[in-house]
Amino acid sequence: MAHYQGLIHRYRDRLPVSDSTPIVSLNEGNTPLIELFRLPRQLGFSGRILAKFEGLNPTGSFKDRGMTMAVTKAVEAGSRAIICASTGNTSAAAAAYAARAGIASFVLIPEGKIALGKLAQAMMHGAVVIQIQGNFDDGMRLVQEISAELPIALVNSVNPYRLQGQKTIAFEVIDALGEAPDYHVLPVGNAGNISAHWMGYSEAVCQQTAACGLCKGQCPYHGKPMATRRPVMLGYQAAGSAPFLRGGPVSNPETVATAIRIGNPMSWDLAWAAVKESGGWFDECTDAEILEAQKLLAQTEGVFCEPSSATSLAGLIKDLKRGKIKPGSTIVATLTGHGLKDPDTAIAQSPQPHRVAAERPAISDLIQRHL
Ligand code: AN7
Repeated sequence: MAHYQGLIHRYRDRLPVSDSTPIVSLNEGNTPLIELFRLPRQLGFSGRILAKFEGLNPTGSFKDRGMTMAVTKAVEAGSRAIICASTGNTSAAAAAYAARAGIASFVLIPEGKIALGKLAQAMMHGAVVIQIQGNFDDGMRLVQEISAELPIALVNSVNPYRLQGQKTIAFEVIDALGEAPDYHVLPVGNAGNISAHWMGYSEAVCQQTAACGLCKGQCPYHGKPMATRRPVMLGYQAAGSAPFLRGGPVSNPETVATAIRIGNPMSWDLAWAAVKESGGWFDECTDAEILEAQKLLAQTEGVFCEPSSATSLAGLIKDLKRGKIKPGSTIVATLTGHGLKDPDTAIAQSPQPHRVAAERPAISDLIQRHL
């Protein structure tokens, strides 16, 4: 098998690149689709639940899929600097891909409200880190204004290349399963990702005409894995930050899942279209439900995702319990970011480590009490 070189190489026939496009990549994508075994049994669910673990991208979140495309196109267009507002993961990815491209990056983050690992990444990759005394939505407005005025490429998901890169997750799921799942569940913040998932699934199905032979082998998709249908899309938000449930922007979003602490999502219409066209819905989860799902996944399946990502599972668990999901169906849950991004939240909700003398009897006593 050829050395995997990232999603633009892999899906270049479905992305807006040409042979002369200078690809900026950290070999992102190709993330594992991990079948969960204990959870479906525990929940009494007869179908399959698979986790698409985006935390295993190079900077630890799905943002790398969009960032490889956005930075590639920015460099192709001659940009020497990029800018974004971020709840953390976008800033980490922007900083890393800018470093890879040898250009400058500027990131606006809400002061005190981004997880430690993400801040470390942005700083370590050499971004100019600008902490604003405001939230993500304030930052988003500012970077739109600033990028209109200065020669800096905006790499938030209002940049269409971001969604182009992110749509490849759907191709990977179809490649792995040989078909689209029945349901695809994911957390929703700025709403770019649910929109990109739907775009990917929609393109994979539209091209079904190729599989039908209408293209007579001329279409670049010919003979590649295709889906015959699209999944039902379920988007889950944190209750304190749920504009899609409230029917409009939320002015002071608040949640422990800081990645999705967003009150005024940019991809509002696209996300609604994804949910409506697919026959899906939005729902909300409390912070307690989110943290419980994060822990459950870590302790029953060995998969450590960040709180925002666990919103996928928290919402799914509720919908399974309410009987809203068809028995026997195949569900894919996107786990958008790695648990290591936010060590503070993980440690705060776990029992403290045992403190014992460095002596064998004390340690074996302790072990025997736990056996
Ligand atoms: C782990 O980094 O918006 O609905 O600025 O980091 O596409 O916004 C992060 C979003 C879910 C929500 N899970 O995705 C940012 C940022 C994680 C995230 C989302 C984010 P969108």
